[in-house]
Amino acid sequence: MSTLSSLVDALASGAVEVVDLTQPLSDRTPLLQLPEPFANTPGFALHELSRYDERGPAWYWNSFEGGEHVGTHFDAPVHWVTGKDSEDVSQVPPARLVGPAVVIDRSAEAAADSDFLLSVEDVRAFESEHGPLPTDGWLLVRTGWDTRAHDQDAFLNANETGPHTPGFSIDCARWLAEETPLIGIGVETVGTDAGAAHSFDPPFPCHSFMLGAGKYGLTQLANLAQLPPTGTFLVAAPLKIVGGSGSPVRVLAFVPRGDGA
Ligand code: 23J
Ligand code: MN
Repeated sequence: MSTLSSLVDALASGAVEVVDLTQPLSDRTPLLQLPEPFANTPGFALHELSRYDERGPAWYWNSFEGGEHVGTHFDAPVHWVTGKDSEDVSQVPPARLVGPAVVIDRSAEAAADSDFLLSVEDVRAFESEHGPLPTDGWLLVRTGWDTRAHDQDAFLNANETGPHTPGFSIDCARWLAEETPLIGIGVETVGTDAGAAHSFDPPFPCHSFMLGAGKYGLTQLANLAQLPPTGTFLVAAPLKIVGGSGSPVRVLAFVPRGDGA
């Protein structure tokens, strides 16, 4: 049997399940908040064109507006100055929108410390237990932050010293970008960088190193708790916005369940 017909059978039997890693996108979706003097992104909004009424008796449709970096979204290399001559979101090759994914769970650590930073040692320890990071694949970090995604204040977790959300250490961001075969990282928080990363050197090291290396970011992921540490196949499908720096993205995970997959 061909590989793809095996997959079709596995999906039909439940041996492979599809898990939606995407948060709902609405006018209530939490937004990144940058300090003065920086510009901030508008949120997502729908505007009704007609709803089976005099404006369109048999059809319902909307226009929508919103920032590229709202909700579960994809960061393209050109988003950061370090990647300014690299791909925009429409130029990412389709083969790089699908690939294997591994999941590191640091939800206990992030619950104990909102400023938890994933280290190179954490990833090395994961590799010792589960094998090397996947070539042309994704590292997803589970922090439990998805449970806050319905509430902007809880999600950003800001006080007088700024936002406090988990992320990656500077060294880890550099190492993942420059020394590993990954094509991207995915997180549950509002951006790939930690809340405190505005004060790191360089500022926002995940953005700086990963996008500078031609790699990608996925943010505001949901349902990572449903994924095993290894064995997931991931599909990330951003809109093909010409010249876009990123896009809201539908992220789907193909996950083996039970035996036979
Ligand atoms: C612009 C400036 C800083 C950051 C970001 C955007 C993001 O997190 C993003 O969504 O790419 S930290
Ligand atoms: Mn972004």
